[in-house]
Amino acid sequence: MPASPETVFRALDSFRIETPSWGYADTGTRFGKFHQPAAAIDMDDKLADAAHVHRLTGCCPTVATHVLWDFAPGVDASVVASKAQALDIRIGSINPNLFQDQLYKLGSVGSPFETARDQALAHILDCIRIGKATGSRAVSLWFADGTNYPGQDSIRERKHRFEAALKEAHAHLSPEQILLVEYKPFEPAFYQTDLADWGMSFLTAKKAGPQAKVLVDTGHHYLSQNIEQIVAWLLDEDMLGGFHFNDRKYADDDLTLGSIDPYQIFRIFHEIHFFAWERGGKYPDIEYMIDQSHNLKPKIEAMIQTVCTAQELYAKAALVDHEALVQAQRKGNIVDAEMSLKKAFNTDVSVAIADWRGTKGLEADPLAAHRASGYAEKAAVERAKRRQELGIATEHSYA
Ligand code: PSV
Ligand code: MN
Ligand code: MN
Repeated sequence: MPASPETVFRALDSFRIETPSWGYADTGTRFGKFHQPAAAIDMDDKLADAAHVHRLTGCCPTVATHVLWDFAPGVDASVVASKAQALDIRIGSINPNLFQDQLYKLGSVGSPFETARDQALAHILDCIRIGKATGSRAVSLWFADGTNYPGQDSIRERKHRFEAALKEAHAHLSPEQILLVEYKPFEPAFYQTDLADWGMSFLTAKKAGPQAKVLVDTGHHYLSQNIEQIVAWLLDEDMLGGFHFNDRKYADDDLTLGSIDPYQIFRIFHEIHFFAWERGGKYPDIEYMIDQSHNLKPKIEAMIQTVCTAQELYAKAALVDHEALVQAQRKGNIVDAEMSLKKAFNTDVSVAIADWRGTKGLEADPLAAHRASGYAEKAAVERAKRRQELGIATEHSYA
């Protein structure tokens, strides 16, 4: 099936995806970090890298921030926002850090210790304030909270502590802000995670207030779980706030989107297009965000690869013939219904996407444009020098 350029253009015109500040810096697994000379050292570098990705792709105008890593204590958040603006991007979701402090050993807002709960709530309220100062919409909550052994704490008490904290946080939101509540089945808690699945996030968000919604991180599910069904239910309940996109083979691997199962991401996007089609083309307000930080791939290349994959799968999913799909569904014609999806998935949209980029004054191939720009090489030289001056570890040389 040839790609209908109009449909692809329309889909891409409205598609934005947020890149994460932590995806530009040296991060790693719990086993170690492999340093890259071009990795961002500070927030200025992260903003510069995010702006570079946006310049090449035209669809990443915001950058997600992780508060403890990105906003040094005492730094005026609005200054950071102005720096972003000067680079033609904006500060996107604000992510509190509720897992690194020693006080959070037994949890943050779910901890049995009041001092830990108070500190966690105060930090969330700080994040809401930073969100207001930076003009960002989403405060995105991910909790490492849980227990490691049966009997360690009361599961119901922990639930109540969560409900109280999120209700209090919600009361501090401005009318423009939203609170995203992310779930994850396990890790770092290995017996019970307080917000382990979409149902737990859903109920907690509902109790917090109308501006709280569920965040679906594609890597935070058990293997073979039907994520698009979760998406369809959340859409139907007006409770889908956003995504953290990544791919995985085993668990929370944070691999490049679509590297393992692109059809799954396509099916998720299909649910969204289908939902909007039924509503006369009105799309829900969803924050599309990337949650990946590559330890081995060059960071900016991995980010561009991810963004392009997201655009491709979003465009393909827009090509589903909804009329034909509904007709087939009504007749119980399973093969034709399924083929409506398959046909769209198998359509080559690369030319249409390259043409769309042309209409926006963008290079047809953002990855090639990045490589030709020399940006990473320049950053590597400058940042390696700065790292040396600052006494920060640098890449091991195999030479
Ligand atoms: C930890 O699992 C995690 O990957 C969550 O997905 C968060 O969204 C992310 O870190 C940033 O805090
Ligand atoms: Mn996430
Ligand atoms: Mn994760």
